[in-house]
Amino acid sequence: MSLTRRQKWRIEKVQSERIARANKAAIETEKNFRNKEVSQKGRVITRYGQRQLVESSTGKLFQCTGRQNIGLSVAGDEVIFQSAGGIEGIVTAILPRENELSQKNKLIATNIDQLWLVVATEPHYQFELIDRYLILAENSNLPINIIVNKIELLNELDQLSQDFSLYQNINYQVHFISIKKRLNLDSLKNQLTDKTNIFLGQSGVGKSSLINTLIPDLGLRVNEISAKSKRGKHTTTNTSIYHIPSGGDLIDSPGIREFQLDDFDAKQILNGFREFKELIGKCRFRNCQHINEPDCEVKVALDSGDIHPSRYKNYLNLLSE
Ligand SMILES: Nc1nc2c(ncn2[C@@H]2O[C@H](COP(=O)(O)OP(=O)(O)OP(=O)(O)O)[C@@H](O)[C@H]2O)c(=O)[nH]1
Ligand SMILES: [Mg+2]
Ligand SMILES: [Zn+2]
Repeated sequence: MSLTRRQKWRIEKVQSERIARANKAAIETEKNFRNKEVSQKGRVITRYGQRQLVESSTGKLFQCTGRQNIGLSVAGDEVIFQSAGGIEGIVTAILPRENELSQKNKLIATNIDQLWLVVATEPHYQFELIDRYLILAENSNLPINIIVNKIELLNELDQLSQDFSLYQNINYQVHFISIKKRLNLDSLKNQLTDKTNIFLGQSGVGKSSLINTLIPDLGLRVNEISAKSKRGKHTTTNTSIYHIPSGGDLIDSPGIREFQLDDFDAKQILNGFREFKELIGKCRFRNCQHINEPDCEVKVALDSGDIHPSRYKNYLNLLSE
């Protein structure tokens, strides 16, 4: 049976369409396959503006931009990225975070194991500033320790240990060190290994100096504090990760220039005072703010000396801001 011209034409058309479809599918798969090949997992080392430095699993560094709809990635983020030739790349996804450290709605770093609040004898530590940093820290749910640096500047350490016993009493570990005189650095070093550690604290306290001491040859920029005001000069401007050769990471961060009045809401403030937390729910009123309410367990603890007056004072000040 012979086909009419019209029938022939139809069959050919169907076949060629089928071939075209098959080809298209093959091209797509091929493209995906290639994309998969260049897609790799990496970790954000630092972010500057819209760009981020991503380290691949083999330790290669890529300068990346991010896909628009995925949000901003910050130091510590695990990401999927594609190399765009050379050292350029594009971040296509941010993997779920284990934890986040943020100030107000601005992320500082993610996927951290422990946080170290660094203070110093110069610029001289202030309890109110310490408590503000602690609110920020406590709201990340990370283990928190305190480092007091530049202790060699003091003739006697009695006042210092008395001041910080307040924090030791509420179970913060306090390390008294001098980077300059290399005092008490070994026990600190031991606690940093194999973990991702972030150093947080006011400008000039010695966060970058400490990282330089722990990672030889790193040579981070440090700066003298102002002779007149005794304040730091905001030398570090980007939160960045550095690898300890023997294992573990250190994250340097810039000192927060200024805490804003509306940085924390009442819930976050309360959450920042760990010794208050265990009393919550024991006050007469469920919504007790622990200010002037009757039968307030926080006030009872304050009167009996279980809560330090300095902490309570800072709590009230922060609440009323
Ligand atoms: N006397 C003394 N000075 C120290 C000590 N540790 C660090 N410094 C000095 O403190 C100054 C500030 O140190 P940095 O490491 O730049 O401080 P930072 O915390 O990184 O400051 P920002 O990057 O501005 O947030 C530098 O001049 C350091 O040399 C110490 O143990 N004793
Ligand atoms: Mg610094
Ligand atoms: Zn109360």
